[in-house]
Amino acid sequence: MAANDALHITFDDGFGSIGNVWNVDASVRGEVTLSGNSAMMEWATGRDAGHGYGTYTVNAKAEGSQPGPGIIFWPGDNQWPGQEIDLLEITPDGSGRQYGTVHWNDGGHDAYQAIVYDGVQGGTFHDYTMVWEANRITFKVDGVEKAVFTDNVPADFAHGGMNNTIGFLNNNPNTSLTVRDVTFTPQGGTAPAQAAAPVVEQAPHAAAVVTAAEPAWDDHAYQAPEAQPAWEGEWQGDARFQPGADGVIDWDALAAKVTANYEATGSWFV
Ligand SMILES: [Ca+2]
Repeated sequence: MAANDALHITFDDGFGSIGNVWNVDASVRGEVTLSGNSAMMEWATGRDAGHGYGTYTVNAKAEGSQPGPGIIFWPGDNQWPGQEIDLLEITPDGSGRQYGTVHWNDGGHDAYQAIVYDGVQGGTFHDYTMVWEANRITFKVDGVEKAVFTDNVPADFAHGGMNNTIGFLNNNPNTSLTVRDVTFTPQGGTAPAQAAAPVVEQAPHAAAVVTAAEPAWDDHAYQAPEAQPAWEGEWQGDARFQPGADGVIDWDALAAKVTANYEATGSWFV
């Protein structure tokens, strides 16, 4: 499709533009569920891949109180550290709190700002929305503003930067992510057919700002800023999302590797 077109994926009939699908349960019409080790993403083939400024809304349910589920906007050029934006993750402190993150490449190292969403409970469907515009990224849950980023906000491809692709993952046997609907409306564009009803703007809630230097949760398991969170190794620009020489991604081999690492170290990574 042309860059930055509107889209609406209902999962009534396939995965739409989400062409890279691994281990996803689509047995229920109208929704897909990621559990254990599973992932699905639009192909990150270059800086103009995916989408740019606009409004992204995902209707999804995260189950569990451990890191594992993720709603992720992956760098269009598939390079990491880089322009990764995360609309939903679960904190590693066992509280089940959800948060959003903006990552950037800081001289070859991953840097990020994370903001915990106040008052959002898992185990139920929510509308997760990202509004990406010049110098500002806003995250909302069920129409309520939960996090605003104004530093290190990337420009999209049309404005000299890079787009991001829409992705989802789960990499924990104790969590899952069910997705029922994905919409994208480009900035200044027209909503796709059957788009969700507009949300009502409400006053922002106080949100705990977590910088790389001072995570709000006190959990030794959460790695230092210089090190990537364990599961994000799964999304590095390595073989995982790039076909091998034979053009086939060996998901089973990768899953076996991840599981072996978990059994050896207690962490999910490749
Ligand atoms: Ca649906």
